[in-house]
Amino acid sequence: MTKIALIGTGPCGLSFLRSLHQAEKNGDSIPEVVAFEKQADWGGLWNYTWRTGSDQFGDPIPNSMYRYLWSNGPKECLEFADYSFDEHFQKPIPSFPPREVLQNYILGRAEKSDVKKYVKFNTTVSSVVDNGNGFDITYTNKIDNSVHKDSFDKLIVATGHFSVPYIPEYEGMNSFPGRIMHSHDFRDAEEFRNKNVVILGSSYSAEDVALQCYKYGAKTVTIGYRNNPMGFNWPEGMKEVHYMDKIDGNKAIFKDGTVQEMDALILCTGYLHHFPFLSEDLKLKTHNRLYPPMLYKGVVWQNNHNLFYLGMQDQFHTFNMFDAQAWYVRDIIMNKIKLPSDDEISNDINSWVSKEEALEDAYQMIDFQTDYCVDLCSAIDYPKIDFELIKKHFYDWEHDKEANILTYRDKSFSSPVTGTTGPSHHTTWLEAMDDSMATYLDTK
Ligand code: FAD
Ligand code: NA7
Repeated sequence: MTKIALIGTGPCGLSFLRSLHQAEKNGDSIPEVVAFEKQADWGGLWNYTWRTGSDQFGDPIPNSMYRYLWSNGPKECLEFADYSFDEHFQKPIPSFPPREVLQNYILGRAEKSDVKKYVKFNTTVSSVVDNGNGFDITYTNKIDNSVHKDSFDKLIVATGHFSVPYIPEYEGMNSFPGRIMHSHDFRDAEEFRNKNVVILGSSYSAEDVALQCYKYGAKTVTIGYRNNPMGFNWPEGMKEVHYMDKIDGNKAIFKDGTVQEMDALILCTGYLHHFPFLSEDLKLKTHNRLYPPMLYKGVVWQNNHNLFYLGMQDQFHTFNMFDAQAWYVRDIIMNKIKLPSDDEISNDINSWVSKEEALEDAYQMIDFQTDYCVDLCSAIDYPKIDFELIKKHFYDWEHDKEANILTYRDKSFSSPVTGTTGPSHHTTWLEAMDDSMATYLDTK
């Protein structure tokens, strides 16, 4: 029987386990799978921890989510086609839930799939080599520090790519008297109350960490972009300026001449695709982009068709795209999808990559990733989901953000699975300080 190693049980790994569960439910005999998870539980980044740096075993902390994180896109855009929010919560809930609520949803489906039995928790994969016929894998049980080896026919890498921070160096950092951190280690903005905060970056982390600092009472928030500003209508106390040149004492000096006193510098400078456990020939090398090269249909390693990656793209679409990828990989492994010739694979990858390189704005990027999801879904039996509606929701969401970055999370969207429209939340995002699941779900 085919033996699969799955590394990581964040949303992508859970999608793959779900895909096997669904195949088994449909009467297929499924391959053997062993899932390795270095955390004590599944859920990936959605598991909040106060910890930064390393865990109690000395392993780097993968988690990058912060305490008061709320969904940065409408939940309707990421809804599982086979497990709606209505089914999980037994009532309609608003469109931008806090982290704990989304985590509960992801784990709810996983719990119902009876797949925990496949997972080795507290287990880090430290080495993978191609043995010509499959893969030799070395892994460590973190609890008793025992090292094990095993061989597998297929390998699925679902280790995420928002865990290892990219940390640039700027002149003056060593003598800066305040706090310097990367968004990976950001947990809570309370410590920046009444402080002057400088944030570098112009993507999702910069936007949301800046908003967290504003919401929790920072004195000023100055965002330094490198190439393009986010360009939102920032409220009083927030501004966006061009690129930090250097630090002089406690002052940030920007290329456009701005000089800003700062107490803290938060580097929202992104993450590295980092696979220290893979041998060089198996390693995906890419920056954060919508179509990393070398991956057929975004998932099959071009040079070795027994190796698959899940979720390695930059992401508008998330959970239902991860599902589509997982179903697709499952069907290749179970011989339901036949791979074309090497030439066709190469042409297909090149065609997606060149389309991606021609994209000019966020709307075109949304179209591109939606087309990608539709393409995958055309080959699998993932339940039908209305990607046209999801695309429209993403457009509206972009417009809402452009109109008012402080209120976009107060809007409601309709479900592409059940049609239900999310009710308005009882408290606006800006005023909601208690983001516990109990308070969030306490709707009439
Ligand atoms: P992860 O969630 O990172 O899971 C990877 C798993 O692999 C982890 O459990 C890790 O412990 C395990 N692992 C890694 N290496 C090893 C190893 N060597 N051995 C064993 N196990 C290993 N998406 C949204 O849809 N909405 C949001 O609001 C949103 N907010 C985000 C906010 C932040 C700050 C970040 C960083 C991301 C956010 N995302 C959001 C995107 C997020 O990437 C996805 O939602 C999702 O978590 C990706 O799932 P994944 O399984 O690919 O990776
Ligand atoms: P992203 O989306 O990969 O963005 C990284 C940002 O970091 C991007 O704006 C880069 O600027 C910026 N960057 C990189 N290096 C520098 C330097 N040296 N100086 C200034 N700015 C720099 O990562 P995020 O953390 O924002 O988002 C990751 C996920 O978290 C995302 O999926 C969300 O759901 C939450 P550039 O645009 O290239 O000029």
